[in-house]
Amino acid sequence: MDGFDIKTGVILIAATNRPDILDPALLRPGRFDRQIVVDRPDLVGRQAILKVHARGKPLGRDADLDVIARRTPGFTGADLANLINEAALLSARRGFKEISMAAMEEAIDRVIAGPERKTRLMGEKEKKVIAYHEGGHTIVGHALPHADPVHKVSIIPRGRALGWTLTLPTEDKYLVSRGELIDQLAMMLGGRVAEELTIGDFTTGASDDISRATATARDMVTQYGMSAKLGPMTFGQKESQPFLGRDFGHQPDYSAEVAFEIDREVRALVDQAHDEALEVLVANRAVLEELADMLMERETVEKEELAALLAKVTPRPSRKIKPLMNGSGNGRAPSGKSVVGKLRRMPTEPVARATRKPARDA
Ligand code: NHX
Ligand code: ZN
Repeated sequence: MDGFDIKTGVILIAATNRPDILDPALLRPGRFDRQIVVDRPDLVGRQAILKVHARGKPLGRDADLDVIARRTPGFTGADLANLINEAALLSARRGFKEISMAAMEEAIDRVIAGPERKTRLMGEKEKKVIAYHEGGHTIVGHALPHADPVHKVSIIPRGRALGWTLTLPTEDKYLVSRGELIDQLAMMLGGRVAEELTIGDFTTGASDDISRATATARDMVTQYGMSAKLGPMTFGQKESQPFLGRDFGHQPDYSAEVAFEIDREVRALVDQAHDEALEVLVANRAVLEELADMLMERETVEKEELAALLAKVTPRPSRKIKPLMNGSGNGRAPSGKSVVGKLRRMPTEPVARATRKPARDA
């Protein structure tokens, strides 16, 4: 640090997950003056990390670390180390001398969702509910153009879940669009909607899907500025809440009227996603039945085995999202034709193509 003897040749390195709440004095030149962002690894990073952890371990001939790297977007270095370790343990337990590709694939699922619990005895009736639920996620996800492709579906309990549908992005992604989030919402509710449709009732099982969908919808409105009514504003200090000892976060930075609007917009997003999932499943009811039967029989189905069945799903038309126009202008003379008022508010319906590019400052 400056102010002390600068000739000692000591370099001080520190790590934090919360650079945003450090005392700015710590970050001044001469102190901790360089910040190196260490993000989750991208594809190339994952390949390199896997190689490091596989060093000295007997990999089977079929083991392909590049495929594993492609299958693990979002994994941290620690997750990848854990993956190799789990794969080694699984192989040893099965009496193999080498780590096979199958062991690594199983290890991926273990890291994501926990170990399989094959011993849990499920009645046929509950098994069928689970099959419909997972079938619902899969079919809704497949029908929606912006949802990630389904990689694997299973009704074998794993970790806390009785069944699961694994989707994988086709590449590393750092941005998610509003259209993608809307499709993700419908997919998250696809399990619950399938229960409604097929058993004429529904279970407690969808609790996690529902809470994730609600959280996503709320983030869309309060963090990402994705509601036309509320506009591109932040409501609440989401990011800084969990670790703060200080009294931030308790007092909302918006009025009760705005709180009411937020709730209404969140509800509208969730309702819309629910209805879209319902429409998809009603239109593809026969495929849902077929997939549920397939799951009852095979319990876990992989992408390749799903292809023929999913080819029968009627896809939803792709959605065009128009600019969110809700301001009333800035008093400046319009630079072209005014577009305010010509664009309707709910931005999820198809847009009538504007003849002129909307002026940025209109
Ligand atoms: C229970 N579990 O709690 C039983 C054991 C609807 C077919 N009485 O949505 O397994 O009901 O698509 C992370 C991951 C709670 C946190 C999963 C918290 C699951 C999972 C509840 C499938 N798959 N629900 C799903 C499920 C349940 C739960 C979780 C979680 C079911 C569903 C759990
Ligand atoms: Zn679910």
